[in-house]
Amino acid sequence: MNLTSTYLKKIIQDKATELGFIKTGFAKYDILENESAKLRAWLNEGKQADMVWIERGFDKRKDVRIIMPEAESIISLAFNYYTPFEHDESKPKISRYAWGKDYHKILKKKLKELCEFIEQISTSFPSPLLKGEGCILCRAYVDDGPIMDKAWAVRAGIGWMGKHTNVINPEFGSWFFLSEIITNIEFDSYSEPTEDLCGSCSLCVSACPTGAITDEYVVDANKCISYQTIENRGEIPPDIDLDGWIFGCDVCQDVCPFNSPKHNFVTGEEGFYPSKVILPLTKGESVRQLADEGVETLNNMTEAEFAEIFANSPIKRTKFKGWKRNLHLCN
Ligand code: B12
Ligand code: SF4
Ligand code: SF4
Repeated sequence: MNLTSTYLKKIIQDKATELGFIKTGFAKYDILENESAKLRAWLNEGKQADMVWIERGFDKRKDVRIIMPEAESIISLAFNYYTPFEHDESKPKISRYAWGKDYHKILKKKLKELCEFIEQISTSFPSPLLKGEGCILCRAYVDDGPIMDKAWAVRAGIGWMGKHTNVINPEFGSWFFLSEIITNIEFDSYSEPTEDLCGSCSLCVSACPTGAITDEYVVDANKCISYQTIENRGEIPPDIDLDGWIFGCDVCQDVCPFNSPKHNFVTGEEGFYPSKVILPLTKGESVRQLADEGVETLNNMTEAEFAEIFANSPIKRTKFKGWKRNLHLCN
């Protein structure tokens, strides 16, 4: 066994843990043949709705060497965003990933630090781990490039893809973001995939309010409330009932046994806690008195207030027009 590689993986993992990532896995570079064939079928069936950018980046999604020709390994990382609050069903609902600050910003900073750490130690781990001469190269992504985050997470043993198509870890459930570092380091061994533990369960499929999980492991974005409230720039089809959701949807993950209280543990990242304007939409005695005021604020925001209040939030993605449309449909 190459101890140098094993030790390098360990110190990368330790640094990632220090930065707050709950799970780190290592996948060997490969062309994503199986996953991209399924992606192709999904696109051919029009399940991407208006997200034309998925089709545009198809070749890169299939082969990360188009992005980084030196790629030898993909380090996949999971970051918990669970906070100890629940949706108040009597209020408009926002998916928990968007309660706090924008995860792209928070995680990109951490990934930059991790990349710098890995690059710095390149002098201690010379050429045997690298193809050809040169230094360690790292490129980080967190849902901001044409990379199949879930496919790499599955290959790197972060978890399995559940029937709702989110990646689930047997210990941590699925309330985590995925990110990855593409690198030219060639490790001597890689993580083992995690067993699919969905078994005969199909709670997510039957709980989805719009029937968007059209088959086990397949989500049709056209029917998904998350797509409709976040990505759709036009009218929401009249047959889609948003079921009180004004940004994203958590139903398929809320019902999953792997997200039961026993699995849910609280994130150490304060930035993911509900912001002041969102807190009143969650349950809890301490926020009760703020509740009506909070809903008023949401309903009556001007465009300038929307831009200011959600400047650092994922919610700005729906734009003011989408925000008003969603609120209107849920009131
Ligand atoms: C496009 C997109 C969406 C779309 C499409 C959803 C989807 N299922 O792909 C919409 C807007 C609907 C969406 C919604 C959400 N998203 Co989103 N989304 C993405 C994005 C940008 C690309 C995903 C993609 O490539 N989809 C295309 C389809 C083809 O991919 P797929 O479902 O993964 O396809 C696989 C399976 O269908 C499977 N498959 C197909 N057929 C079959 C048949 C069998 C038998 C089997 C076993 C498998 C199988 O193989 C395919 C290839 O691996 C990623 C970020 C990224 N860059 O990867 C985030 C990402 C997937 N989203 C994320 C999140 C958090 C969400 C939401 C939970 C947000 C919310 N609360 O509203 C919801 C969840 C909805 C859901 N049930 O999936 C996280 C998921 C984290 C995790 N733990 O897995 C990601 C990874 C972002 C991130 N970096 O953290 N999202
Ligand atoms: S996010 Fe909501 S609408 Fe989309 S698949 Fe899950 S439960 Fe269905
Ligand atoms: S609810 Fe059941 S079927 Fe759906 S992802 Fe969770 S374990 Fe799998």
